[in-house]
Amino acid sequence: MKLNVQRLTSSAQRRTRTAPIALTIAGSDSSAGAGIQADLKTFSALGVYGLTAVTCVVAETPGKVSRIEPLSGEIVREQIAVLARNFPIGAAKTGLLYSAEIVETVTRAIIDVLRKIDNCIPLVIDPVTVATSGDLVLCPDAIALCESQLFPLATLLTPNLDEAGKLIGESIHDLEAMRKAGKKLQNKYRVSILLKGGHLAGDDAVDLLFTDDKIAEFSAPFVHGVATHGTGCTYSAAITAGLASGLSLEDAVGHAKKFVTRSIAQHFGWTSSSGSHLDALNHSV
Ligand code: PXL
Repeated sequence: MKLNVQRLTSSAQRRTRTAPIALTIAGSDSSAGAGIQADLKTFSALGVYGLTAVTCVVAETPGKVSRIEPLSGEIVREQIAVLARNFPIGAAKTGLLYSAEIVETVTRAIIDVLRKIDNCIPLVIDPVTVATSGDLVLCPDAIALCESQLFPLATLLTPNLDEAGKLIGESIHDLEAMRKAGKKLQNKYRVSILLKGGHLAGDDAVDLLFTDDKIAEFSAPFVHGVATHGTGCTYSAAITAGLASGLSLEDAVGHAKKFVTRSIAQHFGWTSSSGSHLDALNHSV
């Protein structure tokens, strides 16, 4: 069949499509289950146009980080600056920031550029410190800087139980401890907190959202037996997509929880050349 290219082109030109825009400031995961790759797939699946500012490049497979190289502060800042000056960004998120230099640069770019243009841009901060494989991916001297400068800028901070436990200096083993920990984090940084309880072994993955005086609970059946590399990135990206689309924080979290649960339940699986098993989230759900 012969396509009339000229007619297609001119009708496409007449109808300008638009979409909400979200920016991710995060690392590149070569295995594409986490990091900016997960964020972009999530944004696309949820009808949001994704922009990226890459902070570092991670050579890894789902089970193992092999090498991380940071980008310079200048190029990280420039990516954010050119995007913020040109696109109507509806919401932004941060993921892996790797070094103290990058945390400092990103904090300054959010204050001096992103929030100068629109001081209401929602910002979701995923406090990534350790990869699912257990490898440390945030330099220790960057953590203090995140706590004092970056976290207070968040609309929402999304720690898992390990990250939250490190931030308050105690381990979190049950729902009652989650309630106390979330309140502590909320008071510490004066921002809303989504405390993800997925790592509490049980039949349901329960998350708690702390906003002002309210605690909302989000629950979904826990999907057993799947390597969950990238769920934190995917969840926070889906929340960011919801906020960019104009949803309230609570609705954005509710939609995102369903999206990430589907991505895990409908995961991909392969056998690697060495015979081991590889899982990956399915973002096209
Ligand atoms: O899942 C945490 C994470 C975030 N960002 C990047 C990663 C990882 C884990 O491997 O590689 C780029």
